[in-house]
Amino acid sequence: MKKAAVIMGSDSDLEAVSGAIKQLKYFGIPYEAHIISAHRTPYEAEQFASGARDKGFGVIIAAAGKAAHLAGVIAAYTTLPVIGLPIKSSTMDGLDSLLSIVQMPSGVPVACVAIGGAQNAAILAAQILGVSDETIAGKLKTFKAEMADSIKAKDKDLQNRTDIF
Ligand code: RP5
Repeated sequence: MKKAAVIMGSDSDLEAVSGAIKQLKYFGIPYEAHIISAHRTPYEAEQFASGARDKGFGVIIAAAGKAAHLAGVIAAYTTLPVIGLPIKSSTMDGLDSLLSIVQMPSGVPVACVAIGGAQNAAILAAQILGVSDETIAGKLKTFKAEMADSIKAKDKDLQNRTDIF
């Protein structure tokens, strides 16, 4: 099974990224997590990205805040799919990170989830790996069915709320 990489720009991103790691674990996807900064350790960013495919990775989640160039720089050095995760780590509430990630120039795409959307980053990573991995695809199917069941249960509870209706 291909591995997922979870790269974050700083140890201060760890808490916001933990939801992605938890979700990857839930799907049983092997992963590595690293702190690599596009600005503070650019050489390591290049080395990681350019070697990622040969090391068995199939997808890379890149989480960063402020001027969040990590996903873009990683994408510049690999043909693996890169998912940007904007972190709310500045006075601009993560909008700066979001725009830094999504506004990539033509030729170097980066997928992007919501600000703080760690769980979705992992689900999207699973969906990418699930294209060629039936085990992951099966777990995604179960996950979505359980999610639908929980919403239906909540709707049922709502219909029984005599305090509202
Ligand atoms: C970004 O700057 C990191 O991804 C982090 O979100 C933000 C702040 O980093 P620290 O100054 O807390 O290390 O590069």
